[in-house]
Amino acid sequence: MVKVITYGTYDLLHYGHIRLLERAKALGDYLIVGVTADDFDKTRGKINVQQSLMERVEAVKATGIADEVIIEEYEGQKIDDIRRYGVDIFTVGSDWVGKFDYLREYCEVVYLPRTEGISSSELRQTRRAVSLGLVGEADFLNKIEQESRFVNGIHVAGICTRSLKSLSAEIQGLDFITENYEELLEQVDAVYIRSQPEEHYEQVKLALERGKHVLCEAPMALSESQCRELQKLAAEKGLVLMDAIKTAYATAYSRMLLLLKGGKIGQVVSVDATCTSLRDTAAQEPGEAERHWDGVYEWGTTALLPVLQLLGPDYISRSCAVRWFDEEKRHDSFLKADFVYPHAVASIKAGTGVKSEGELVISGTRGYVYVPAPWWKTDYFEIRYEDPNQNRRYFYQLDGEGIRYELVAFAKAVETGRQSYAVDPTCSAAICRFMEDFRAGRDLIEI
Ligand code: C2G
Repeated sequence: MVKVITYGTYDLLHYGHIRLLERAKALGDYLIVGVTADDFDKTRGKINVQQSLMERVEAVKATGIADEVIIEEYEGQKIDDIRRYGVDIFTVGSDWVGKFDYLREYCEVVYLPRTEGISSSELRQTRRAVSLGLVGEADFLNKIEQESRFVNGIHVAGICTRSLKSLSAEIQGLDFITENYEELLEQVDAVYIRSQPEEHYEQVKLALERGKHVLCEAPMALSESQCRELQKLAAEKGLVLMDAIKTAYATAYSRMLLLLKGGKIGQVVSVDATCTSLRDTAAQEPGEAERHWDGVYEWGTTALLPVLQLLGPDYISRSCAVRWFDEEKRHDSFLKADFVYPHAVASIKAGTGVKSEGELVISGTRGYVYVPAPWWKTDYFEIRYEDPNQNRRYFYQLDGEGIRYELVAFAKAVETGRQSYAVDPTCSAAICRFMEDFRAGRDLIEI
């Protein structure tokens, strides 16, 4: 029996794929089709895949051409598969000519002519892209614009800003540039907001009232009730309202959460998260400090993420020590907050005026998770036990600091009308509550 194997992403399965599969099958007696897993695909820069792995596997199965469907999960797997399944022929479309010659050591390699005039990329492009307006002043908008280029389904159409000069040439070249937020809202389907946190609530609210989807850097509001109000408004209007916290979209970070929910370290008893970055205040232009976010917003939000996602919003007590940056006590340079839950504790350290090791440690009754600095750009973590032989290390490629995946999740949520729950509404509201308590000086100790 001649065994043939072929691989592909098979997104939005089309005539070109089917013809390839038919010819692959005709090369032998038994056809194995390897469907590329989402994460493996991300490492090849194919972030535009529209369908989930299961949908793609089902589509390939439904053709009835494959005798066996397998999943391609890691680089180098092809050699393993060829040996494991005793494959005689490896085949793939002619767009890959030469790329798989190295497999000739293990089996015959056949490149089949690609079907002209049809491709998944074209099919994806025919779906209307979400036109996104950027809102705010921060240099961070440059990154959003850059990362949006990797995401099919999002098109940055314009910007509303008060300081265009500090932004990239690409942003300055956008079709629509305005200082008037209402004007921007008329031009787009959705907005990405990173203005001053004090402005977020009003801006999110207006966008929702105008029927626009919103991706907003957390905190989206500075009180829990305002956050709830925005969530309610979005739900009533059937709009997507998502927190932009890029760490939440990093594959390694979300896998870590899943492992912990599955009890990998037993019961979680303590979460300790530190996020700091020293800001060169001397180099700032007068008035520029206003444009930077305070540490509590910039880093507090990210540090809170694992605490709230693992232990929930219902802590019994919270105390917070703060070191102010200015005499007026308007800006913080460092804070440490401690939380007590019925069966656990947590602490966060955040700041832009104090430097520390940016690590995340999650302690449990059976072991602990260690995420080395900078943990908020999670691509690697370890699960450690009393017996070091049991230790496990996990690595998942992180491209674009997570922003890319965040934009993909947003585009998908808009397209399907289903909210993404990387940061769920409860967590979002708890972040806003923390900001509210901090600003009100509740249980706040100055150091
Ligand atoms: N194909 C084709 N004609 C087209 C489009 C695709 O013959 N018009 C072939 C491709 O050459 C490939 C298969 O259909 O053999 C699956 O295509 P994709 O889903 O685009 O997969 P690709 O990303 O090319 O994956 O490591 C090899 C990859 O897994 C191949």
